[in-house]
Amino acid sequence: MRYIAPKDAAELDATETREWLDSLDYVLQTGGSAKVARLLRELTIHARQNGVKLPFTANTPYINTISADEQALMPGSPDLERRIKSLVRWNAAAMVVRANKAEEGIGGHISTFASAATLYEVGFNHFFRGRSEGESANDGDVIFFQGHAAPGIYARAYLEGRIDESHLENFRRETKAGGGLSSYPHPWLMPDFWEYPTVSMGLGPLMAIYQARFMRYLEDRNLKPKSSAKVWAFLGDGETDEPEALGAITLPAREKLDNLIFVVNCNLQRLDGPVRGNGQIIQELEAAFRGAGWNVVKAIWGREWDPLLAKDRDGLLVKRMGEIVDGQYQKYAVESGAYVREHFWGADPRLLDMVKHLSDDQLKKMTLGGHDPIKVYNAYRAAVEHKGGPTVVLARTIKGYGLGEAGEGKNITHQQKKMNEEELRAFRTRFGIPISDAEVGKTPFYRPAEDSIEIKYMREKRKALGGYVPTRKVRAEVMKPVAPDVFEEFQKGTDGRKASTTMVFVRLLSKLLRDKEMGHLVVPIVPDEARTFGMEALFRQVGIYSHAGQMYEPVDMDTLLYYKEASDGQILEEGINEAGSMSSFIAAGTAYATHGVNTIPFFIYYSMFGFQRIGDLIWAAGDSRARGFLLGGTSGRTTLAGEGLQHQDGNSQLFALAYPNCVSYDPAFAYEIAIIIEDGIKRMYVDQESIFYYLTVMNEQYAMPEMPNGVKDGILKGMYRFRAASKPNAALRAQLLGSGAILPEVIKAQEILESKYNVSADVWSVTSYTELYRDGHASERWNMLHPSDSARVPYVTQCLKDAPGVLIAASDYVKAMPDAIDRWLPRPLTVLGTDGFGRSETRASLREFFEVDYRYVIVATLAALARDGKLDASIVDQAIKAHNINPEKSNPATS
Ligand SMILES: Cc1ncc(C[n+]2csc(CCOP(=O)(O)OP(=O)(O)O)c2C)c(N)n1
Ligand SMILES: [Mg+2]
Repeated sequence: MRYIAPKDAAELDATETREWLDSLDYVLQTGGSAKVARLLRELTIHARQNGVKLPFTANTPYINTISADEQALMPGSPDLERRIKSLVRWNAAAMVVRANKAEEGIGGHISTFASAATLYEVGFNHFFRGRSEGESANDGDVIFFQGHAAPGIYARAYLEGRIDESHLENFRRETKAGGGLSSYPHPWLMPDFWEYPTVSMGLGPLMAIYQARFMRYLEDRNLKPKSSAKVWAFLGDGETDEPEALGAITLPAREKLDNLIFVVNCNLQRLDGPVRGNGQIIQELEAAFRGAGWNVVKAIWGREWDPLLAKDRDGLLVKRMGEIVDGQYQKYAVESGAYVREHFWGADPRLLDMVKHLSDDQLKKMTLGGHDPIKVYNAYRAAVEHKGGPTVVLARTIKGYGLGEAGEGKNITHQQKKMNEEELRAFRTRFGIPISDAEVGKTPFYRPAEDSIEIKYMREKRKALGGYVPTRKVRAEVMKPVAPDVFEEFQKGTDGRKASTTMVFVRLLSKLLRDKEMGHLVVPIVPDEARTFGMEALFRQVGIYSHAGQMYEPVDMDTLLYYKEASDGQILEEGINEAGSMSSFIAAGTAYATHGVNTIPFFIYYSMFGFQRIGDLIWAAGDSRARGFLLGGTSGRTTLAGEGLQHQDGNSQLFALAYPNCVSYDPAFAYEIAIIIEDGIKRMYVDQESIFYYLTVMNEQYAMPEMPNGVKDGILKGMYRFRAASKPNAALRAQLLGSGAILPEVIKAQEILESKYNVSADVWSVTSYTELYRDGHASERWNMLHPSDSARVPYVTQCLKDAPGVLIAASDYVKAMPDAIDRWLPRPLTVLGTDGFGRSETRASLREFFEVDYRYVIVATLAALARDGKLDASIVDQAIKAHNINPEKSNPATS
């Protein structure tokens, strides 16, 4: 081999590189960028095939994705838009400052919106499509606003004349007469304004993904005309640390959701400090999103950087931009131009040379991409026009932009709520707000005259874009009640045949799906659990939704119940993803407002992975006024055999109690389920109540009895007498309350108590402790406030006040459930329940372990009678022995 001296080798390398680059340039000039891209792809494949290991990078350089020469001109008046933005900025800051003038400040955030003002204003003036007017009503965007930016959204609504000064004055004072403004986006509190809640970090982006997919579902199933509407999700860069924020980003790429746009406000800061002090959040997010298949548009630098980048032939500046970590960039934001010159540009004399014509002041004032309307406009335009997948705009900003000494770029800025007079004056001057020095200390709101060009401009822009956003409006028509015959068969019972409540529910669901009037509106949602619940017949009956249809031959094609995917499929099979399924539930459950379609979601899942795991999303569903049914399957701590500690749910009913508009039931029998679902559809879709339902269903099979007469009302109110004592005048009396799959245990206990112990007991089916509890407290509260009126009697008291004997309750949930009604009963309640960690065991052993089987109901009844002096304690002892109960067994609640 010929020896090549190092100097010659370097020269050779350089020549070789030059030749390759020249060839590439030639192809670029003659064939264009697509041809270059194809060639590079081919070269890469070829190199890989020949064993060349290429380093992986999902990143592009730390510069704007859209170069200056690719930019479109911005329509409209940049000058006016800047003035309007300044007014919005001022009023947003003023409302927070005013809310915190009093000694007892009530919080609010200035710095989030201050950093995001341009991101929103460009959207409002040029992109966000309203849904309130004319043809666009069907074609409007759904926007998830970053929660902490709410003051800016209110400030704009004020300028638009949608809310008035008193509203701004009552920001965070929601109980004030005339109405205040909620701290964050809450449709529950401002049902004509906010559409979706976002302030629990991470939920907004997740819900946005599933909203975008649900829009396609509605179109593919012909429930809504095809539209070019977009879903926008605005989020913070710190927020992307939430697993929910990035956890589902592969879905929209896979589903080619080009109706979805994320805008991440990359101010490099979160609450405590930098998001990635030692790294670059923008690059990290770019890699994650590109890796997931998104179109990524970075808007990092403002227009002042363009001429410098144009001069940067050898890539020195781009390299420098890419090597600074975020913590240092934040430092530049708070420092002087001289500091930036020395520390950023001073790294290389050639860099210094590039900016020698700029003063320190000019250096300091060079804007970032997210503060430059042209950059933001072009990024949004690229996002809106992008086909075949979702887009994320990564816009770099400064947190607390414009606040100067009051917090711009500082670590404390997130919490900044106050500004002193000097800071206010500086802010006013910087943004040119026409408020005098004398007035500025009072932080007055400022709105130009109705006929000013600013107000007119805003109004015109919004009119052209289809109306004001955000606006929440119920668009669907009231539904007709479902024909009663759908539910009737369930009232007859199963004639001794055994069935589980899950099987009953699935049968009812499949009947609803067949209903001519409303079947097409039912949206079954499952997180890879349909077979667990015996729902696989539905795969074939209505199909699994897939925009792409079915591009393969399913392995079970030759069976009756094959795995059928179809572009008009009805089931949302979300995979092992309760959070995503819940987001689908929210999209489908709010479509009556957002899309004017009365879709009825039925989300059935492993009950332990519901409230316990995704409780915050369920809370957001309540806030969103979502309607529909949640079904906690395989529920009941002792009813789900085998699975053990992580799976056995004895908690969800208790959690559900705390969700104010969640109506929850623990039904035992087929007819109870039918009555509850029939009434639920009526209340939600006919009477238009903003409630949603939670039903636990179980997998234990037993005969379903016929519905007794006159119990419908009681089923819905929470309890009814299922079976009366056969000897009402017996000396020993008891009232036995049972729920769900434990009710059959209670019925068995009733029989033995009567035959063996001469105790005559009534059996009550308690379908909802939550409903009884709420009614009890509502009555008590009313009585407290109306002492001179005749007292209201809680429903549970009405049921039991004259019922003789001891009171015993047993359920498959924690004892706190029956305890919740104790105060309204004539005598103390003995409670059996399933507090404690579950076990893998058989059903019978579990019920023994948790002390909820018929034997414990018997012993509890006898013990209560003994306590009341109605029988001798020795009889209880005998019963304990007779039923093989070990009185020294450990307490399941703590073992
Ligand atoms: C689930 C959740 N955890 C914590 C918070 C409290 N919190 C509110 S804002 C914030 C920081 C937000 O930072 P970032 O997302 O970067 O938004 P920015 O204000 O910087 O735009 C935190 C921790 C919250 N709202 N939700
Ligand atoms: Mg941030």
